[in-house]
Amino acid sequence: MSTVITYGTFDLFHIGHLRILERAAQLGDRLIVGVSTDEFNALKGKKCVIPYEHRSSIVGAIKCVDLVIPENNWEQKSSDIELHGADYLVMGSDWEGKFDNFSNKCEVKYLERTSDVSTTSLKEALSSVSEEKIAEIQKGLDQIRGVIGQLGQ
Ligand code: C2G
Repeated sequence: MSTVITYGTFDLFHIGHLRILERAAQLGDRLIVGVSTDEFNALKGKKCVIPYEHRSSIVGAIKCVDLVIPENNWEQKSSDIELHGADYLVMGSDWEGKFDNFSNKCEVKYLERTSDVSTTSLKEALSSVSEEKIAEIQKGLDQIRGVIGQLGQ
Protein backbone atom coordinates (compact mmCIF):
# COMPACT_ATOMS: atom_id res chain seq x y z
CA MET A 1 0.00 0.00 0.00
CA SER A 2 1.49 3.33 -1.04
CA THR A 3 1.02 6.48 1.03
CA VAL A 4 0.99 10.09 -0.08
CA ILE A 5 1.42 13.03 2.30
CA THR A 6 0.80 16.69 1.68
CA TYR A 7 0.50 19.84 3.77
CA GLY A 8 -1.34 23.13 3.66
CA THR A 9 -3.40 25.81 5.35
CA PHE A 10 -6.57 25.19 3.28
CA ASP A 11 -8.14 28.47 4.41
CA LEU A 12 -11.39 29.41 2.58
CA PHE A 13 -11.24 25.99 0.89
CA HIS A 14 -11.39 26.36 -2.91
CA ILE A 15 -11.04 24.38 -6.14
CA GLY A 16 -7.24 24.74 -6.14
CA HIS A 17 -7.12 22.95 -2.80
CA LEU A 18 -9.50 20.23 -3.97
CA ARG A 19 -7.56 19.64 -7.18
CA ILE A 20 -4.19 19.25 -5.47
CA LEU A 21 -5.68 16.79 -2.96
CA GLU A 22 -7.40 14.75 -5.68
CA ARG A 23 -4.26 14.64 -7.83
CA ALA A 24 -2.11 13.77 -4.80
CA ALA A 25 -4.51 10.95 -3.87
CA GLN A 26 -4.18 9.48 -7.37
CA LEU A 27 -0.48 8.83 -6.72
CA GLY A 28 -1.10 6.28 -3.97
CA ASP A 29 -3.55 4.16 -1.99
CA ARG A 30 -3.75 6.48 1.02
CA LEU A 31 -3.60 10.28 1.37
CA ILE A 32 -2.54 11.98 4.60
CA VAL A 33 -2.96 15.74 4.88
CA GLY A 34 -1.12 17.93 7.37
CA VAL A 35 -3.32 20.97 8.02
CA SER A 36 -1.46 23.98 9.40
CA THR A 37 -2.57 24.96 12.89
CA ASP A 38 -3.50 28.60 13.58
CA GLU A 39 -0.32 28.96 15.64
CA PHE A 40 1.88 27.62 12.80
CA ASN A 41 0.15 29.94 10.35
CA ALA A 42 1.04 32.87 12.61
CA LEU A 43 4.66 31.72 12.24
CA LYS A 44 4.13 31.64 8.46
CA GLY A 45 2.82 35.20 8.69
CA LYS A 46 -0.63 34.05 7.59
CA LYS A 47 -3.83 35.07 9.41
CA CYS A 48 -6.57 32.54 8.67
CA VAL A 49 -10.22 33.49 8.20
CA ILE A 50 -11.32 29.95 9.13
CA PRO A 51 -10.01 28.44 12.39
CA TYR A 52 -7.96 25.22 12.40
CA GLU A 53 -10.79 23.09 13.84
CA HIS A 54 -13.03 23.96 10.89
CA ARG A 55 -10.26 23.78 8.25
CA SER A 56 -9.19 20.32 9.43
CA SER A 57 -12.82 19.09 9.56
CA ILE A 58 -13.46 20.30 6.00
CA VAL A 59 -10.29 18.64 4.66
CA GLY A 60 -11.07 15.46 6.62
CA ALA A 61 -14.52 15.25 5.03
CA ILE A 62 -13.11 15.10 1.52
CA LYS A 63 -13.55 11.67 -0.08
CA CYS A 64 -9.95 11.26 -1.23
CA VAL A 65 -8.46 12.22 2.18
CA ASP A 66 -7.78 9.29 4.53
CA LEU A 67 -6.19 11.05 7.50
CA VAL A 68 -5.72 14.62 8.71
CA ILE A 69 -2.86 15.51 11.06
CA PRO A 70 -2.01 18.92 12.53
CA GLU A 71 0.95 20.71 10.99
CA ASN A 72 2.69 22.52 13.84
CA ASN A 73 6.05 23.37 12.25
CA TRP A 74 8.16 23.09 9.10
CA GLU A 75 10.37 20.33 10.48
CA GLN A 76 7.77 17.67 11.27
CA LYS A 77 7.58 16.49 7.66
CA SER A 78 10.62 14.28 8.23
CA SER A 79 9.14 12.42 11.21
CA ASP A 80 5.68 12.36 9.60
CA ILE A 81 7.11 10.70 6.48
CA GLU A 82 8.81 8.07 8.65
CA LEU A 83 5.91 7.56 11.05
CA HIS A 84 3.34 7.09 8.28
CA GLY A 85 5.68 5.41 5.81
CA ALA A 86 4.94 7.99 3.15
CA ASP A 87 6.12 7.10 -0.36
CA TYR A 88 5.36 10.55 -1.77
CA LEU A 89 5.47 14.09 -0.43
CA VAL A 90 3.29 16.20 -2.76
CA MET A 91 3.02 19.98 -2.90
CA GLY A 92 1.77 22.52 -5.43
CA SER A 93 4.27 24.00 -7.87
CA ASP A 94 4.43 27.29 -5.92
CA TRP A 95 6.61 25.25 -3.54
CA GLU A 96 8.82 23.88 -6.35
CA GLY A 97 12.18 22.82 -4.93
CA LYS A 98 11.43 23.95 -1.38
CA PHE A 99 11.06 20.43 0.04
CA ASP A 100 13.65 18.55 -2.04
CA ASN A 101 15.58 17.95 1.18
CA PHE A 102 13.05 15.25 2.01
CA SER A 103 13.86 13.32 -1.19
CA ASN A 104 16.12 11.05 0.86
CA LYS A 105 12.99 9.81 2.68
CA CYS A 106 10.38 9.67 -0.09
CA GLU A 107 9.68 10.86 -3.61
CA VAL A 108 8.95 14.59 -3.61
CA LYS A 109 6.53 15.73 -6.31
CA TYR A 110 5.31 19.24 -7.17
CA LEU A 111 2.01 19.36 -9.04
CA GLU A 112 0.92 22.30 -11.15
CA ARG A 113 -0.82 24.92 -9.05
CA THR A 114 -4.39 25.74 -10.16
CA SER A 115 -4.30 29.19 -11.72
CA ASP A 116 -6.73 32.06 -11.10
CA VAL A 117 -7.79 31.05 -7.62
CA SER A 118 -6.20 31.68 -4.24
CA THR A 119 -7.20 32.28 -0.65
CA THR A 120 -5.73 35.78 -0.96
CA SER A 121 -7.97 36.65 -3.93
CA LEU A 122 -11.01 35.28 -2.09
CA LYS A 123 -10.16 37.41 0.96
CA GLU A 124 -9.82 40.49 -1.28
CA ALA A 125 -13.17 39.75 -2.93
CA LEU A 126 -14.82 39.38 0.49
CA SER A 127 -13.33 42.63 1.80
CA SER A 128 -14.32 44.57 -1.36
CA VAL A 129 -17.91 43.32 -1.00
CA SER A 130 -18.00 44.60 2.57
CA GLU A 131 -16.58 47.98 1.45
CA GLU A 132 -19.27 48.23 -1.24
CA LYS A 133 -21.92 47.34 1.34
CA ILE A 134 -20.66 49.99 3.75
CA ALA A 135 -20.70 52.62 0.98
CA GLU A 136 -24.28 51.62 0.08
CA ILE A 137 -25.43 51.90 3.70
CA GLN A 138 -23.62 55.24 4.05
CA LYS A 139 -25.47 56.53 0.95
CA GLY A 140 -28.80 55.45 2.42
CA LEU A 141 -28.02 57.20 5.71
CA ASP A 142 -27.12 60.40 3.85
CA GLN A 143 -30.47 60.25 2.01
CA ILE A 144 -32.33 59.80 5.31
CA ARG A 145 -30.42 62.75 6.82
CA GLY A 146 -31.43 64.79 3.77
CA VAL A 147 -35.10 63.96 4.21
CA ILE A 148 -34.96 64.72 7.95
CA GLY A 149 -33.27 68.03 7.16
CA GLN A 150 -36.02 68.96 4.73
CA LEU A 151 -38.74 67.98 7.24
CA GLY A 152 -37.11 70.22 9.88
CA GLN A 153 -37.25 73.34 7.65
N1 C2G B 1 -2.63 25.15 -4.18
C1 C2G B 1 -2.85 24.89 -5.53
N2 C2G B 1 -3.52 25.80 -6.28
C2 C2G B 1 -3.97 26.96 -5.73
C3 C2G B 1 -3.75 27.22 -4.36
C4 C2G B 1 -3.08 26.30 -3.59
O1 C2G B 1 -2.45 23.84 -6.04
N3 C2G B 1 -4.64 27.87 -6.53
C5 C2G B 1 -1.92 24.16 -3.38
C6 C2G B 1 -0.63 24.68 -2.76
O2 C2G B 1 0.43 24.61 -3.67
C7 C2G B 1 -0.45 23.73 -1.60
C8 C2G B 1 -1.89 23.39 -1.20
O3 C2G B 1 -2.72 23.77 -2.30
O4 C2G B 1 0.19 22.55 -2.03
C9 C2G B 1 -2.33 24.16 0.03
O5 C2G B 1 -2.14 25.54 -0.25
P1 C2G B 1 -2.21 26.56 1.00
O6 C2G B 1 -3.42 26.27 1.80
O7 C2G B 1 -1.96 27.93 0.49
O8 C2G B 1 -0.99 26.05 1.88
P2 C2G B 1 0.34 26.89 2.23
O9 C2G B 1 -0.04 28.08 3.02
O10 C2G B 1 1.08 27.02 0.98
O11 C2G B 1 1.06 25.92 3.28
O12 C2G B 1 4.40 22.99 4.91
C10 C2G B 1 3.72 23.43 3.75
C11 C2G B 1 2.74 24.51 4.10
O13 C2G B 1 1.86 24.08 5.11
C12 C2G B 1 1.94 24.92 2.87
